[in-house]
Amino acid sequence: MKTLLTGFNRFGNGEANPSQLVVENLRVKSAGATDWIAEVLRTEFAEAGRRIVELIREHRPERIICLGFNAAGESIHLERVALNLDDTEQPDNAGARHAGKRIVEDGPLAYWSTLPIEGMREALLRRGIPAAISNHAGTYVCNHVFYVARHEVETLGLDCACGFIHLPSLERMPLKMMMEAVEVCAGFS
Ligand code: PCA
Repeated sequence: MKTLLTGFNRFGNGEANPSQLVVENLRVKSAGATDWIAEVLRTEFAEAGRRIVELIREHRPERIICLGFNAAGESIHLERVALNLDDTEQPDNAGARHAGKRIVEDGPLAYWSTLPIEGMREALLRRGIPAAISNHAGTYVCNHVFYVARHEVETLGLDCACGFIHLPSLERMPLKMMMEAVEVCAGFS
């Protein structure tokens, strides 16, 4: 299954972003595989939104798994909903700060994840990997990319499962376990 996997680079206090490390490591592991597209996005509203659209149009994936880092998370968070809202005190890496702003002016208020998140959670827990469903992905750059990706899939009418997974900090979960988690999710359909 042609899968697009994305992560984000460092942001905020500059702590390593586990989603970047997971994507870079999986890119090395899947080198040569033509059905995997793995890319680290910049943590910038405009650039990340532009790039995810470009990737979807170019590759027309059958599955999109976007990854991000949630420092406050205690487990793998399988996100349920993307909101049509950017709202943050924290500037992105380009210095942009969005307050109460719709992502797509005439877009729906929210999109549901179309990844099989319940099944993914069960599969993760069976492996002993802490995981939970989260009801929304925040209102910063991760939610932005999740929403833009879902909107693009709808707009193009692609038959493509698309969703978002937040990873906890490396202090809470070793990178190896996070990689296993992403592989379990990617292998689950
Ligand atoms: N986490 C941020 C943006 C980039 C990332 O990895 C978020 O949760 O919005």
